[in-house]
Amino acid sequence: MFSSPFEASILGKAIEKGRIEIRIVNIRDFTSDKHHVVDDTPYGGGQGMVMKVEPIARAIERVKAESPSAWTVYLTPQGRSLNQERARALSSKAHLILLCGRYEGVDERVREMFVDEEVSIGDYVLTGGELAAMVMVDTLSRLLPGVLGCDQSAEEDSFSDSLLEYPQYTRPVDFRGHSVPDVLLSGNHEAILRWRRKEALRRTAKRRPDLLAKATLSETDRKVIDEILQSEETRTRGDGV
Ligand code: 4FV
Repeated sequence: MFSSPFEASILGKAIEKGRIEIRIVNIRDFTSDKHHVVDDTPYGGGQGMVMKVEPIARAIERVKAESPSAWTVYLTPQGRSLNQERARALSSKAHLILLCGRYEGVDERVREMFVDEEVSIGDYVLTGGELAAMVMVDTLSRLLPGVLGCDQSAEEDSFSDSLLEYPQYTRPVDFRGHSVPDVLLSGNHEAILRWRRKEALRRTAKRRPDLLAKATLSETDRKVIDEILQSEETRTRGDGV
């Protein structure tokens, strides 16, 4: 599962350039029986299978023998929600062990004895933690210097100041009668910055008011938000809704 996502485009180049190193550890290689069994039925009965503690313990201990400070993250819906802030923090770790579960998940003793942090990529259930691990590798790697074409763009991301990003446009100026906002063609950088901040505030106020509560807002921002909410209100009242 990991081959293609890590060969393609930005991540592939980051690996080529040695900015990141990805090692896949097969838990089956740490089983001791001839059938390389990694799962078993749950004590207490119930559906599905549970991943056994021993193979996972040996696999993690093998990696930590070489790198004792490696930070072990278990991808699970029960984990802390991954967001840009947590991605930024984790991107500063020199060595991450990403444990990908399958079946109903891992034996609880894996968490108690080996896991430093549990992370969820969203409130839905995957067939395995692998895709979640890939999401983490992607969002952490693009924050590392030298991975994105221009490091600056990671700073201007959505969520960089916990606001959603402003609308983006590129050529052509007009597409089937839909044209690019004039301010973006004006060359007036102050005006462009003001427009972009206003549109980021508008989009965030409308789609993710929860983020506004976390954002660092200036006096001007608050005035802009009031204007936006008033105009929204007038508009909705106008529509008689
Ligand atoms: C998941 C998530 C996730 C749960 C059972 C793997 C699956 C299976 N991981 N964020 N959402 N994991 O659904 O991280 O073992």
